[in-house]
Amino acid sequence: MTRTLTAALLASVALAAPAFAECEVTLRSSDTHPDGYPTVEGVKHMAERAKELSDGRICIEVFPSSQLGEEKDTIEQTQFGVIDMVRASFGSFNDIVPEAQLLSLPYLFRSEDHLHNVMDGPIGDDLARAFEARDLIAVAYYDGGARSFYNSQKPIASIDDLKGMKFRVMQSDVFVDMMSALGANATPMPYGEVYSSIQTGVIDGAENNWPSYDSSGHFEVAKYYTLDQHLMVPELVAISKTRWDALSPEDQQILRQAAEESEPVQRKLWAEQEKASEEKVLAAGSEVIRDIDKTPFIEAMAPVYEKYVTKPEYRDLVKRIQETE
Ligand code: BDP
Repeated sequence: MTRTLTAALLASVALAAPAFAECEVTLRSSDTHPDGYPTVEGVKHMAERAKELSDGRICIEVFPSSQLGEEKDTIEQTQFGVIDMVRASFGSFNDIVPEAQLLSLPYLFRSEDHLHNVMDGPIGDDLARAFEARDLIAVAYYDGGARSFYNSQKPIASIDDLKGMKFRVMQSDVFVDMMSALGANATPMPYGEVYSSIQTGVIDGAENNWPSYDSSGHFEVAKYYTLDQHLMVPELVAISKTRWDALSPEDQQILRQAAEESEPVQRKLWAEQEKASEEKVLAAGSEVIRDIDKTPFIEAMAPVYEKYVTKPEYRDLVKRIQETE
């Protein structure tokens, strides 16, 4: 009786063993956003496909909500192979991949279609080479929509309204210079510190897309959202090169295919989330300023372009982006 019970117990333990037991390759992937956010769900889709295509051998474990650290730290750890994968905004790579920094130029992309055409074509391949030179294998480009200003103080309808105000920006000089060009003050800080900094009045506001404004809860402390759409920064999924080089060509191919298949899935989820987040924050009482004359904002960015589009190869890249349909 005891033996039968033990055998039955062992069998059920074997059945209930976690799927990861079969994993030969396990990649830990970091994201600052919570479960359900389109970037997190994109990488989860990649994980599912990698598992299917490898008959269960390749597993990707997604760690959402900055569990593995703030974005810049997780990027560094991915470069050194401490973390295997990271999903982060291009803007967070600016200090280590100068070519990527050009994609953080305000008003560079005219529309989501324009951005897709750039990222899905030869420029996207060139950028992937630039990342690889810094020990990061770029496997997918995701959508991050358009970023706009929000604040706790007042509705902003023009550059004049921004003057003297203090906004959090991502930790990179190009964003600090963007704010100076608008006559406002920039406070670079990690994403995770923004909510309390607005709440305590350390800063007046920040800037981001609809889904981040919503999921971070920033709308609760900064109700004025001005749709000036100054930045469209793509999102990147990258694998550590150290880790990548240790994989078989077959497994690399599987990961590439899984990542590529996750792109349209993420983009669809993105479009849906943008709408859902807009509805949610409006219902919660956000005041959205939509009728903005963007021309003065665009014109004010000339010094930023002058400062960053310096070398001939940078001028060439920016020109190719602008000339893409
Ligand atoms: C979000 C990006 C995320 C950035 C964040 C930020 O998806 O990768 O960390 O903005 O502003 O839109 O830091």
